Amino acid sequence: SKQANTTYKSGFVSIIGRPNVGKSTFINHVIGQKIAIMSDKPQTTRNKVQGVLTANDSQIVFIDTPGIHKPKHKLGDFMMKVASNALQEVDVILFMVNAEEGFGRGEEFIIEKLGSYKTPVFLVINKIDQIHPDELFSIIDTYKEKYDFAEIVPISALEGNNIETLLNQIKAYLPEGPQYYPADQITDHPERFIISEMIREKALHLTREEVPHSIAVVIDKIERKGKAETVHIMATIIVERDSQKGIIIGKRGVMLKEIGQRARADIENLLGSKVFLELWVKVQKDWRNKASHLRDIGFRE
Ligand code: GDP
Ligand code: K
Ligand code: MG
Repeated sequence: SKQANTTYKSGFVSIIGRPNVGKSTFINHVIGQKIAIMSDKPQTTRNKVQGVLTANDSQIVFIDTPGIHKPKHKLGDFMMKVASNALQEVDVILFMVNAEEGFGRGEEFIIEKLGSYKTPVFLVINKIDQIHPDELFSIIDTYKEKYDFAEIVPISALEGNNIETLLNQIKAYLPEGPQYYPADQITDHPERFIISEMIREKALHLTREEVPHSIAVVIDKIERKGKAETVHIMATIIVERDSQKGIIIGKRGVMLKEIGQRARADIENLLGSKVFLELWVKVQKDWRNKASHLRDIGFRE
């Protein structure tokens, strides 16, 4: 597992833009190279992880936010709010536009909305394979006038041009953070989130007010061997201070053992099989702010 003193960078990235600008093509290109995709079954949550790009020194979690568009009805209004919340919590927003198309009302609307976020926004000009290089300058000029983009990156998602550059620029904007997902195994486990909540609940309940609600539980591994066999779960409880770590572990590990036993009973009920639960505790300052908010609005761990 990771050492606490190495600088690991991680964060969340949202891609926004009008339909057909190439958002899915971009994700697929990156996935095709090196990231594992989450299953594509219908989502009950409004924000989902589209893919996770894991490297030795960093992890980029691409999340899908509901489209930003002019709301046509109340639900649209509500979705806009959800999207806005999500966009304020991500580390980088990629605003993707189509190089073949001029600046239109759709882009204007999105830029208006972006004005209220502090999150750095990259302008990603896609489909540059379709234009003459000279045209790029006027596109960049047009957009530069409209918004103060953190970076402007022309790419071709279809042909793969300049995507490495874009990924490196994203990394440069990521804060220090944990590896949210294991590098090897990424599936959209519906029970993953529930299990983490069960562990979190026990930890909060048993320690009462001594640890704040900002503690988080990350499921590192769920391994199921055969039908009737034991499910092996590894999870890390993340706290913000050493003192909290001490409380969670307890004298001679008594508290952690108790948390584990109670959580295991719930999880066995949930899964209908024997569970071997391995719990770890890690101090990670300040990381929860973003993640907990994303979870509150439906982001699934
Ligand atoms: P989304 O709606 O933003 O997710 O857009 P898609 O990824 O579905 O792409 C819409 C269309 O644009 C598809 O036919 C893609 O093949 C095409 N497309 C995406 N990226 C590029 C690109 O870089 N160059 C060209 N020529 N076509 C692209
Ligand atoms: K982060
Ligand atoms: Mg799409």
